[in-house]
Amino acid sequence: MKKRKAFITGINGQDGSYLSELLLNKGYEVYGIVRRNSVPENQSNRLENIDNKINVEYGDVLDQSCLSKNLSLIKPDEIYNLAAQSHVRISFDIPQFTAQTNALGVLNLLEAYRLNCPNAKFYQASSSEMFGNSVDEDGFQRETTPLTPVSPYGCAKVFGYNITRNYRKSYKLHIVNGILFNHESPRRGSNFVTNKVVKTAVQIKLGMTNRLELGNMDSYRDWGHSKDYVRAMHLIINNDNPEDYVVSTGVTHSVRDMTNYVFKKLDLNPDTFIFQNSKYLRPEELKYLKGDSSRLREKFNWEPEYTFETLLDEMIDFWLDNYKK
Ligand code: G4F
Repeated sequence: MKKRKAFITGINGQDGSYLSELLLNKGYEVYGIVRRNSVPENQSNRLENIDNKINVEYGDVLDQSCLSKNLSLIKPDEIYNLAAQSHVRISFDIPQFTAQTNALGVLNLLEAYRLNCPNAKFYQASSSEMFGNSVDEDGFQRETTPLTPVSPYGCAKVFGYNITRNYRKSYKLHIVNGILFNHESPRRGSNFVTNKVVKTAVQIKLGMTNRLELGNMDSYRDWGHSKDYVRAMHLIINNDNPEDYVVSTGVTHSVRDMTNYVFKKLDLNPDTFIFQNSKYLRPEELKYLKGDSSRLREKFNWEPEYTFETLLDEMIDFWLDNYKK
């Protein structure tokens, strides 16, 4: 039987790497693009295990010619748009770049798709950051919750969400959005709060530093594991009806709770080591996220395998092993 082909933008990110592994295990041919960086070292770290099994080229969602070339040559069955400037605080420093990549980049890829392989299925990485501070009366965000973004990142993601829905309807294309709440793993960039806390706490434990500087510790997030969430992506894109789904655990914790859990696990007193640094605060903060993923669970029987605790435990073990090596 002919192998199905998947094309992934942002293939070397946390989600891109786990998704590639999942698709290879399912027998797909996997293709992807990575942005050229002046320091090539570490760019493909997350793909090390599968380096010789996937097809990766330099490319950028801002380069229409590269997108058209790739899609016309590969003719993928599934397209996953995971490329983004994904850091919310940094989106305040580089708002225009963020808007170009996270908003116009989606449109560029949609056009390349519509013109070169319109029979493919298209997944857009939408985000709970789009909700901003909207919360339904029962304390959850879900597919019907109003989108009131509070960051350049969130505003750009709302454009990506709306334009994919517009293309789905206008051109009758198989396009879906996964509205993913925060998802982490040992492969998370270490400037996102979970991996920053875990990595620094392990360094403190091993006597390598004695200070962890954070921003706002009173916001709440619904944290899941990236591996569980890429499973959801594959289910959502392969639904017969192209629809949008929230992906979340339904459990929320504050940054302070998360930090306390990690420090307690390592037998450290957080009050001794944690300091606030205003450079990590955001001009406007998204205060509270808790996602209702009932539609996804009911439709596909999806359940996360990781809990908040097992996710953090895995990350702690990863950094302990890493430094012991
Ligand atoms: O880990 P974070 O940077 O994630 P954030 O901003 O929620 O965004 C992530 O999740 C979104 C889904 O909702 C994605 F769309 C997005 O791409 C990204 O993956 O920050 C989490 C919370 C925030 O409230 C932040 O203010 O942690 C707080 N925080 C406190 N101190 C910090 C820090 N965040 C970071 N990155 N660094 C700190 O020192």
